[in-house]
Amino acid sequence: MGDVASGGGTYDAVVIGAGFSGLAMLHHLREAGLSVLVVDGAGGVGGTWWANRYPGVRTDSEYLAYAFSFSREVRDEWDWSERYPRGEEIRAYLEFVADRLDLRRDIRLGATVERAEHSDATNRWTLTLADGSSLHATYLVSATGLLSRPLYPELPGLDTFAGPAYHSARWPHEGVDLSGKRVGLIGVGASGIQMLPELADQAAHVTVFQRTPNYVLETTSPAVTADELAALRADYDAVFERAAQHPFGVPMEIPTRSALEVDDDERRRVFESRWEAGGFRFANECFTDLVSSPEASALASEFLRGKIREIVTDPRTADALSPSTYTFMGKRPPTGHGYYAAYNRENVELVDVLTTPIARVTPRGVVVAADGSGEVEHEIDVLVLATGFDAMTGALTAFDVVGRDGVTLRERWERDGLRTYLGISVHGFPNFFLSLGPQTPLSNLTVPVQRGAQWLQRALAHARENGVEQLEATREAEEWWYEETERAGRATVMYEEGKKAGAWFVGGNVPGKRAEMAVYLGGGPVYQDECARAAAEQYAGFRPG
Ligand code: N01
Repeated sequence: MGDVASGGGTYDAVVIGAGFSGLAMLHHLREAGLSVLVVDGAGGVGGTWWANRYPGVRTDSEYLAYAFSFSREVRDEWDWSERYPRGEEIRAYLEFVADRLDLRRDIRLGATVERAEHSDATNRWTLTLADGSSLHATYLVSATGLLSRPLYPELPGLDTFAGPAYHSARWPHEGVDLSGKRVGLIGVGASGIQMLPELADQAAHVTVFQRTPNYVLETTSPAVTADELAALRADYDAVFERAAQHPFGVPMEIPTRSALEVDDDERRRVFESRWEAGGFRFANECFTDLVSSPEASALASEFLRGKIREIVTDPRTADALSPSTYTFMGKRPPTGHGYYAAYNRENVELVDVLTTPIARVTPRGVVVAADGSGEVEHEIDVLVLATGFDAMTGALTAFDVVGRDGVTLRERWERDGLRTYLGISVHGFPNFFLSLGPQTPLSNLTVPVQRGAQWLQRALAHARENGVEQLEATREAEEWWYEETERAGRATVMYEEGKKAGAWFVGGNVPGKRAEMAVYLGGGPVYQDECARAAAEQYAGFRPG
C-alpha cells in the first residue's frame, strides 16, 4: 500500500470517484477484506453534489430513499430537513457518511486520473495521475458518474462573450453575485429548470433561450417533520425495499390501472391528484402505462400542457413552453419548483430558439434569427449554460482506459457500439467494473449504487475464494445484454420519443453520438434479478475463455 494522501501505491482495488457510488464501493469492498483507495480530482467528496453548485440545485428524488440504507448509524443520526434536499444538504450528508463510516482515510482528493492501463502479464491495472504518480491495483472500479462530463454548446462566437459564462455543473463554489445583472440562460433541462426561479429572484432580468420544451412536474418541498423522520427510521428497511422493488427505484405506489381503461373524468381526477402530490409522483403513481403506451403518454402530455396554460398567463409563452414534438417521458421529466410561474414575472423573458435559432454569441449577448427576417441581439451580462452532459459514457471516454491489446474503452464503443454486461463489465477490460455504467437502470440512483456495490463485494469475494484471477464480460453476455437493453427500451415510449426529443439517455443530446439505448428500461427489479442470476451462475458471463 502507499501513502493515501499522495504518491504511488498498490491496492487490491482503486475506485475512481468519491460521490455516492465511490463511497458505497469503498465501504463494501472494504467489507470484502480488500485494500481500497478512492481517488477523485475534486477538492471534496460528493461527486455530482460537489460539482453542481448552481442556484436552486437540489435532488428530484424525495429524501425517503435518496440515501444509503446499509448503515444503521447513518440512518439513525442523519436528519433530512426538506422533502427535496438542496445540493448543500446532500453534500453535507455525503461528508457525514465519509466521516461516520471512517472512509476518508482511504480517499485521495485532488487526484485526477489521466490514464488507466491493464497488463495481462502482471494482471494489474496501472493508473497514471495528473501529478505524474502511479497507482497499481488488481481491480479498477469506475464510479465517475453518469452525468458528470459537461457538454458545451457549439455556438459560433461563444468564446467572444465579454462577460462571465458558467456551465451549470461548473458554477463557482463561492457563488456569483447576479444582482442588477442581465442573465442569459441557455438550456431548460432539469438543471436550467431548477435554476430559473432563483436566477429570477437574484438578477435584474433573465432571458431564457429554449430549444426543446420539457414536461415539467411542479412540486413543493415542505420541511420534514420530526414525526416523519421517526416514521422513516422505524420503517427504513421496508421503505428502501419498496424503492428497490419499484421500476424506477422510488418508494411509491405502483398503480394498477391503465390510463386507457378509465373514463375521461376518472383519468382527469387521477392526473390532478398525482399532479398535486408533486414531482415524480405524477410519472409513477397515475397509471401503469404512461411509459409503455404511446396513447397513455399522449393523454398525460395533454394534461400537462393544460397545466402550463393554467399557470403561465401569457398564452404565447404558454404555447412556446408546451412540448408538441414528443410526448411525456420522451425526456426524463424534470421537477419544477416554481418554474412555470417564473414566466409570469416581469423580469423573465422566453426566447424560443426552435423558431428563432441562435445565430451566434457576441461580446454583448446572444443573437437570434428574428420572426420573419433579420436578427435580434439580446444583450446580457452573464451567460449561463445549462446545456447538460455527455451522459453515461462521457466521463469514461474522457481519459484513456486501456484494456487488452491496447484498446481504449472509447475505441471499443466507437467501433462496436455501446457494449457492457449488465452495465458492470466490458469485454477486453479484465477486472474493470462500472458503477452506474451504461445500460444500467434509469432510476433513483441510490438503489443501483448501493445494490451494485453489494453485488461487487460478493463477486470479488467469490473470485478470491475460488482463485478466479479475472472477471470480465464475455462477448456473448455483452451481446445478450445489448439485445435486452434494446428490447426493454423499445417496449417503452422513451426510445422513439427520446430520439425525437434528443434525450441524453439515447445519446441524442451530443452532436454525432451514436443513437442507442444508454440506460436499461426493463426496471430496477428485473435488473437486480439478472444480477442475482449472474452471481448464482457462478459469474459464468464474466468468465471468458
Ligand atoms: O441537461 P439536459 P440537464 N442551443 O441535457 C439545451 C440529471 N439532473 O443538466 O433539449 C440551445 O437535460 C437542451 O436543448 P435540447 C437528470 O437526470 C438531475 O438539465 O437539446 N439549447 C436542453 O434544454 C437530467 O435529465 C437533477 O433542444 C441547447 C438543455 O440544454 C440530467 O441530469 C438536476 C443547446 C440540456 O438539458 C441532465 O439535465 C439536474 C444549444 N446549442 C440534472 N445545447 C436532479 O435530480 C443544449 N441545449 C436535481
